[in-house]
Amino acid sequence: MRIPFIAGNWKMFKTKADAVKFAEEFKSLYKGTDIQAAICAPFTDLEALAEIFKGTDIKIGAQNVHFADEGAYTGEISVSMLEEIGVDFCIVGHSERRQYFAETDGTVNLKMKRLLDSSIRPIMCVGESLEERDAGKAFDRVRSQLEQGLADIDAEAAVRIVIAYEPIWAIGTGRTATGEQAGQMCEFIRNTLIDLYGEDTADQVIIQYGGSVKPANAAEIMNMAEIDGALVGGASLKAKDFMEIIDF
Ligand code: G2H
Repeated sequence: MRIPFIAGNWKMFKTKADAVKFAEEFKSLYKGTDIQAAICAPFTDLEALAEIFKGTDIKIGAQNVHFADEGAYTGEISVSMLEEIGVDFCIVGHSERRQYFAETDGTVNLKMKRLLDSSIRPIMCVGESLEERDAGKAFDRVRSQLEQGLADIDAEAAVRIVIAYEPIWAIGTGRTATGEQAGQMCEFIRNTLIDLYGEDTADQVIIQYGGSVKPANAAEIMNMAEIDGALVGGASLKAKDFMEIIDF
C-alpha cells in the first residue's frame, strides 16, 4: 500500500525568516490528511522548519547532498549533517542540478547509495528534454536514467526510494504534461522498476510527477493510476496554494 506523497521544492527561494512565516501559516492550515506532505527547502531553512514542524506529520527535505561522508569539499553538505537536524528526504538529480551544476547519472547513483545507507529517503528525479521527447527518445532517456541512477542498489533498499518524473519541458514553464502523458511515463517507470526489482518491490516505490503542478491541475495528475504524488515547485511557495494541492 503506497501512501500518496506531495513534496514542495522551494529551490533557491525563501530566507529563514520567510521560511518561518510560511511554516507557521502552513502548520495552522494543515489538519492532517492521508497524504504525506513535505517541504524540501534551502539548507539554511531546514533547522527552523524542523523545529516548527516537530510533533506534526509534516516532513522536511533537502534539495541536494554530497556523497562523501566528510572531507575537503568546500561548500558541500554531508548526509550526517542533514540527519542531525532531522531531515527526512533529499532530492537527488533534479534537472536544474544536472543542467547547471554538472550532476550526472554517476553522481546521482553515488548520492542515492549514500542516502540509502542513512535514515534519509532519496527523491530521485528523472525526465527528458523537449528535444528528446520530440525525437521519440523520452522513454529511452528515462529508462537509462533509472538504470544508471539505481545501479548496484538492491531491492531491500529500493523500497525506500521516491522517483519523481519531471519532464524538463514542463518545469517552471507553465506547460504541464497532460495527465495522460504523465501517467504514461509513470507507468513506464513502474514497469522499468518491475524489470529491475520484480513486482513486489516495484509496487512499493512512490512515483511522483513534477512540472508546473498547481491547485488547478493537481487532481488530474493525482488521479492517474501510477502517479502517487507530486513534486511541486512554484506553487509550493505559498502556504495556501500548497495546502490546496494537498487537499486536491
Ligand atoms: C519542477 C518543479 C519542482 P515547478 O522543477 O521540482 O517545479 O512546479 O515550478 O515546475
